[in-house]
Amino acid sequence: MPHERTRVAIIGAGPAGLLLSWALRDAGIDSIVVENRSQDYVLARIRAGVLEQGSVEYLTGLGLGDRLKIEGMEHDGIYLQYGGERHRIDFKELIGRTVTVYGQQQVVKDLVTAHQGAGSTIYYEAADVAVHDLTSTAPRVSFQHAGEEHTLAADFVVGADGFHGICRTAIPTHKMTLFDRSYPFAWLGILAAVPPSTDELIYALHEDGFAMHSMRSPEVSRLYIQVDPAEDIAHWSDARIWEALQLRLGVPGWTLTEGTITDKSITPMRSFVASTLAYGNLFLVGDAGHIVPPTGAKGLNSAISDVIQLAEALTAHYRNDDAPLARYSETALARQWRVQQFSRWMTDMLHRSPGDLQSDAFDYRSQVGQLDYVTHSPFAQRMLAEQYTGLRP
Ligand code: RFL
Ligand code: PHB
Repeated sequence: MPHERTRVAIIGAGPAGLLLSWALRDAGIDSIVVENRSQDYVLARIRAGVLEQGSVEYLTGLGLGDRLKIEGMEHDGIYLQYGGERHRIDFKELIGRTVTVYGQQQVVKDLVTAHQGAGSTIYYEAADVAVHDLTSTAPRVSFQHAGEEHTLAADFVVGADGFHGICRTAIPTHKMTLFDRSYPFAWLGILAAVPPSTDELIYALHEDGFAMHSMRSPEVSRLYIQVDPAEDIAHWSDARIWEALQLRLGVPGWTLTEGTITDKSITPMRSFVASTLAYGNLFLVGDAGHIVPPTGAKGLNSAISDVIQLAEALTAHYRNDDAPLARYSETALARQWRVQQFSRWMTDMLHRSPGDLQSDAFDYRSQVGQLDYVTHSPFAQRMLAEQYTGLRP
């Protein structure tokens, strides 16, 4: 029965867990990562696509920017579309900041490669992962790996195990309140082997519902349409998806080029925040502690922001300053609630809510009024630009 010791035991090898381990390594603090899926599975997951400027700077500062610099697509703005017209919001001109389109899958690949090169200890395919003695000074993690029972002793345990992980649920319910909001719609997302038909991301409100055109590379497009959360993907043939995209994204004089669909999935929408990200010597980062609907492109960036703060706080702890660690939950949540507000605002502005016909018609016209304001007021544009490109921690 292998017994190991490390300073920080990290549960989950998603972007949050892998990045925290890498940042701690940079600060001379050893950690071990325990993941229940295989490395191939972790590398194959397609999710977010937009990095805030601060996220790019942080990754680059940790030596993770080589491929990002070459393959990441820096975008100066986005398009907002409604009433059959497309309007550009120029972040660079408005506030001098940009975002970079670089798939989460690529961020994870860069992290896996870096850890491999450094010989980091990452247990993939760990089963029965459990955390123990979290309020003591000697917390532990137990798991099965390759047929053996493992115990990992640590100073701290970090839950980077996503929304469905085990760390948040290890916090007693009377110590934590969960804040939740669900939405009456979901996103059907596709990857298509076709060059993007747009230079920047398009977010569109259409009478039939939201649609979006994003990308992954000069050869690969990523597109989304709003669908009912109960929708069965089997009912969406490739032809039906393209038809909906053509209708919702179409504007005069512009062509959406279709291509082979290589992946399609439906993602439900949820806003969720745990009232605390700390319990004894357990700390939560990323989706383990909070979820946003993807409309503001904030899920991955929030995970990175948590990691920045927790890595700094743990580094301070090992230099005999415990104040940042004591403040971690409060500081990360203060930022998170601003991100929640922005994500909800973008989502509500751009999606159609199924309701009774009269209020629905009112809501739609009011959404158009809001988009009209946002796309014409320099103040509203700056507000969007500042939040989309990233609030500082
Ligand atoms: P992750 O990426 O979910 O990683 C958590 C890791 O923990 C592992 N795990 C466990 N390991 C050990 N023991 C256990 N008991 C475990 N339980 C789970 C998991 O296998 C996984 O490897 O969380 P992290 O690192 O916090 O990163 C957060 C981001 O992944 C997330 O915020 C975004 O991807 C959210 N998100 C999107 N965000 C966007 O901004 N734009 C998008 O288009 C977008 N699409 C998505 C998404 C999230 C999705 N999920 C979670 C359902 C699409 C999907 C499908
Ligand atoms: C994506 O490219 O997957 C993407 C981009 C922006 C969003 C959400 C998803 O707001």
